[in-house]
Amino acid sequence: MVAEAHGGRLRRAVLAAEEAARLEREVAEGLVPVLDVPASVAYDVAHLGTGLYSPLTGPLDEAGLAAVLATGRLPDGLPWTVPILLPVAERLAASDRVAIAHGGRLLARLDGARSYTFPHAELARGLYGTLDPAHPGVRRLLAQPDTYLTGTVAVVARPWSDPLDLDPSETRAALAARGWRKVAAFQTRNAPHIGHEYVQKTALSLVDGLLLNPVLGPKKAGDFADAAIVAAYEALIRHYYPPGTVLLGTVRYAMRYAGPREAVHHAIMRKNLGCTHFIVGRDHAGVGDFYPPYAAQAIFADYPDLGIEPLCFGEFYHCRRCGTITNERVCPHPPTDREPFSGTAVRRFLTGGGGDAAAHLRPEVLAALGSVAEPFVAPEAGNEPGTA
Ligand code: ADX
Repeated sequence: MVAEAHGGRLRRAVLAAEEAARLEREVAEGLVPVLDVPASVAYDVAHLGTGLYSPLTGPLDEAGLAAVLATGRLPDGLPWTVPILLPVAERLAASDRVAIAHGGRLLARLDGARSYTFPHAELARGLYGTLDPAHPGVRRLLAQPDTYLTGTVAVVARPWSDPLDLDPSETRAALAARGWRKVAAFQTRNAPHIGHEYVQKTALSLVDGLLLNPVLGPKKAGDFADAAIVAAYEALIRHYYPPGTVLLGTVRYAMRYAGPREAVHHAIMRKNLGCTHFIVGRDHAGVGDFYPPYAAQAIFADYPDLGIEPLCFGEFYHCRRCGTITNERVCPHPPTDREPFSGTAVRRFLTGGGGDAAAHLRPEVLAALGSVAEPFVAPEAGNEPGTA
């Protein structure tokens, strides 16, 4: 039995082949305007159609956006913390139907389309709790228009093809086929260090199976590149997990780095994938010092009605006194005895800056990262403006 979707029912809206063909024709004949969107927006649009964002039927309207920012809930009271928006360069002249494309490829149809504007400052304060442009989410927001389209989305197809990328229906089917009743999802934007592995395995000892669910897509410069994350996880699972305990599925998603609000959003996405539990460790979805390290755990107290259970963990590290890998909840020794696991140390090592990556990573994971041509997102590489 996989978990019920958020709001009770998986919202899936995929155009049938003939409807998609008709939309193509209408676009070719200039009857329907086309909006070509960047990858981060394309992913959100696709998720509105596949049900990852159930029960949303389209990008939020102004009332929905205002409610989410003010209360962390949709107007009907359902928990929702990260607004799903469709930014556009200018307000739309009344046009009921809009085609959405990405990279010239048709992605979705938006019916009942309507535009509105919403102040950047109000959005940044509500979502990120800051207007500081040093925050990558704020920076991206400021680089995009403050006009948004709303309406009802139906998708033509996902704008990417990747056998590891399972949509909610596929993930639910895969979980059901394994017969797991309790499934913990692990969100990550990184290649796994030993701290990540310990968090995952501590959770796995409480449930039937683990969904390892790295996010791929636009990231900050210096973050692990998609190919590196996938190669690293495949190596970790092959060498360090008992067979039949883990499902690896990727999800295209632009990190917001919104800390606590994004942790709840991540949990809702995984509920829609069919998971019953969601892992939250230290500084989940955080960036720099913008959020207290455990704010992303505390926020779940506001959502007893979330419908997916958070599994919260302290930081895992190696303790010299304990002589083992342990965590803040069970180890009494001071920070001076601790050797934290660090993606930054791995990055330094792999970019020739020295140090000892072996203390942070499994050797097979290190080898997998070494086999990838470009393991990190370069400042100028394929990223969207404002995400670097
Ligand atoms: S995140 O932006 O996706 O949260 P990351 O991939 O680093 O970043 O973390 C994935 C999950 O692992 C998060 O829940 C995070 O809190 C947790 N985590 C990362 N490192 C540790 C650690 N050393 N100890 C405990 N939890 C950790």
